[in-house]
Amino acid sequence: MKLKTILMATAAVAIASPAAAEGTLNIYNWSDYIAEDTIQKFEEKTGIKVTYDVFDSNEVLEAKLLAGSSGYDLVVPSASFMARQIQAGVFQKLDKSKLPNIKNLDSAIMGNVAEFDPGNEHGVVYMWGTTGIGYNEEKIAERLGDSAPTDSWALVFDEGNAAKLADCGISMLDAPTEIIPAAMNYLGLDPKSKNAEDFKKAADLLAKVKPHVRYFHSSQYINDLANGDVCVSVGWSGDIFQARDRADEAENGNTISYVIPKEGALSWFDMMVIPADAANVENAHKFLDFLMDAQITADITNYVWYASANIPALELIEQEILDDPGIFPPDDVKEKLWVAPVYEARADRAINREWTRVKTGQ
Ligand code: N2P
Repeated sequence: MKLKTILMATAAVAIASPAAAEGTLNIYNWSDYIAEDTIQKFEEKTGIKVTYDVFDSNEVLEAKLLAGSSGYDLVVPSASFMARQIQAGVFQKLDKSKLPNIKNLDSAIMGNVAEFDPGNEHGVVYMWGTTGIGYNEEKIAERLGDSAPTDSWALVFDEGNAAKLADCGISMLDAPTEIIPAAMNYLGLDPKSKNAEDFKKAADLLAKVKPHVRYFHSSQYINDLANGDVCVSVGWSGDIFQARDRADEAENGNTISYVIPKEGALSWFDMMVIPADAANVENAHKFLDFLMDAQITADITNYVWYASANIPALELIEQEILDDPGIFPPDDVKEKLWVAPVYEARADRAINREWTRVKTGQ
């Protein structure tokens, strides 16, 4: 190095704050999806300063990625969305030599997601879960009696039931590729179909239920379910368990349960990936490897109630979580789960068009 370069480098270090000595890392993850102390532990261990932003929708994340220059070094799309984003060239390949902990990941699950990322070249599984129904036991029983179909999509997709639950509040995710296929499944159609006619049939059903739905939103329901402001939410497994936790802690008399409906449900895998234009690639790998540490990922599962794909972590996850069929479903339930297909541009437009029709009531 020439003397002038050395002097300039020294000057740059001198003006940087001590915390920034190891640089920065910009993460964009789902809300309510990490333990309270994960980021702090990583910063203390590495000296890297993390900026952590959150979203609650694959569509929002995708819009940022496709616009380019997101400024993020790590993002977390669901596998089916990741697949078409890989096609669009928005991610870079991982340098697995920098990820020794990748050996901890369940090879069966990584094999499943290889369908979306051949060779697992771009992403590693962060957490996985299902899209089912969370409900307030007392409020449902008051309105539908003891024989309420709490094990079925009929609880929310049957117009009569929905009408009776409207006053205590129904919410659904604002996620077209999760709600429309769930309605298709309830109608006896293949939930993985990409046929516009099938989307339309599901949307027609949802349009009938819509007047009884208080809102479509993908994160507000955690607190609302916990506080009794809604009584049934079509939502994500771990979020509903977090609602149950919050209600228990508040001792507010709301008993929240999560069910994977007997007709079946979507299971999804959320993937950690590095945008092609990330500025802090080295630090992104450090964070990925940190997350694949058994204790770190077990701490996250113990906090957010989503299933980890990390084999040694299973020893460190609370027994109550391991035993819960809503989080680690037994084989007979697993058989009824489907994984989202990749919606190419045409199918994506069709499903979004139907979703807009549902939401605007047309
Ligand atoms: C956490 C959301 C879970 C991720 N709030 C859904 N893919």
